[in-house]
Amino acid sequence: MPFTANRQFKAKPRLMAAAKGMYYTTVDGREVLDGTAGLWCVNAGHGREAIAAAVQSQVMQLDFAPTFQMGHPGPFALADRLVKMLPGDLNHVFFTNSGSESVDTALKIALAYHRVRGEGTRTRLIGRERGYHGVGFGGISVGGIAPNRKFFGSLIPGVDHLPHTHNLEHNAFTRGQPTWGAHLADELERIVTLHDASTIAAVIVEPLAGSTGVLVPPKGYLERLRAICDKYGILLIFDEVITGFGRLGSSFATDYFGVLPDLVTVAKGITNGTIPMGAVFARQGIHDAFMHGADNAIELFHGYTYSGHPVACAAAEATLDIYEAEGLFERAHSLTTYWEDAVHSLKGLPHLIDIRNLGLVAGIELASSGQPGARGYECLVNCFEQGLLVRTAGDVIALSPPLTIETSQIDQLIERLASVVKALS
Ligand code: PXG
Repeated sequence: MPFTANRQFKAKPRLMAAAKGMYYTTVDGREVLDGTAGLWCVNAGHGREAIAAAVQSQVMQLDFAPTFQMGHPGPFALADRLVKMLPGDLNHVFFTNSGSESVDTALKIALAYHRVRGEGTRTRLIGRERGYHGVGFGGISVGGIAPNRKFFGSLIPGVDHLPHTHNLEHNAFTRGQPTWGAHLADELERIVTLHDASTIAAVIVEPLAGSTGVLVPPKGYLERLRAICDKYGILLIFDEVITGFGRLGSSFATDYFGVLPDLVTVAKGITNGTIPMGAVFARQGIHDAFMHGADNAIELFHGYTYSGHPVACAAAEATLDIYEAEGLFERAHSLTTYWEDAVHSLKGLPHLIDIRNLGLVAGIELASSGQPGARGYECLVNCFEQGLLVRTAGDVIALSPPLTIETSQIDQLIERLASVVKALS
């Protein structure tokens, strides 16, 4: 079981048997409201027939085509469509099969980009405390969650970390982006002074940190990171595995915040979670830097057997059709105020020390019982028993429902959560 207490789980499993729309059905036939879009991925809701039909017909049409020195039209068509959704010149795509692969791909592209330009001394990667970038060696090295790192040796060398932006003293119970904390981006200047810009390849951050317990970026913070990266020729990577595909009420966080990174990683919502797929978007100049040398030379020594898999491409096309036809990103945007009011209505319940939100995301922080994560886990289990799926990161409850949620279902979610929180030990 991934990221699960295996013995505890197997002693009392929580198993889903089916899902439709906003609800899971458990193996014992109970309905569970999906407060997390699966794991931040089922943005269009469950059981979408058009995606199933596209997958089925693709398997019969072309199940697989080799990816090295061969191809099929699927990823080219999908890439053309995806880049129209992105701002600026983020107009090239490399397909992967997960968020972790997207992160490792983006980090490798960043390193190789500097090298092909003759700046091969730029090998350092900068992440952030509490960052989550999946579980590859690159991702855990730039990631900032101690238990994800400490068991796995020395990781990749030459990594440094920005401080995280979480601060309850200044920002508790802020609606939307906090006003305090933009100055934390200036820590990048300190890191540049320490290591020298000529050694630094890239900075990677989640524009809104999800897995670590929903950390909303302070106003002006991402803008400052961008400015400092520009000043020193450092690439900026936005990890949009969670924020991509409408989560904040815009296509991507890069639009939402109006900050243009050099590389963007996505996964999850790209196929509505139906088939594994991820992607990295790169700006024109990054792509072009590789397009030198002999015509028969491979430009980037990187790729996966399943990069741009035909079935994943079909699932993604059908997913994008739904996002467009149903205007789901706009829908998420129009629900934001209702959502914000609903989650902040929980203020005053026992144990709650913070509520934070942006787009269709909320983080609700419980005071630790003294044993970190114990209260969060109790909440997760009790919610599940009361028919509500939530995620917890330590003692933070993270909510990110499908963008198809109705206001009556937001009410239902809040009622169920409130009754569980009131009864916590
Ligand atoms: N980057 C970010 C920002 C993520 O949130 C990954 C990379 C890795 O994606 P893959 O597809 O390799 O898992 C993620 C994944 C949670 C939770 O409960 C979040 C993720 C995965 C599982 C659980 O918050 N995010």
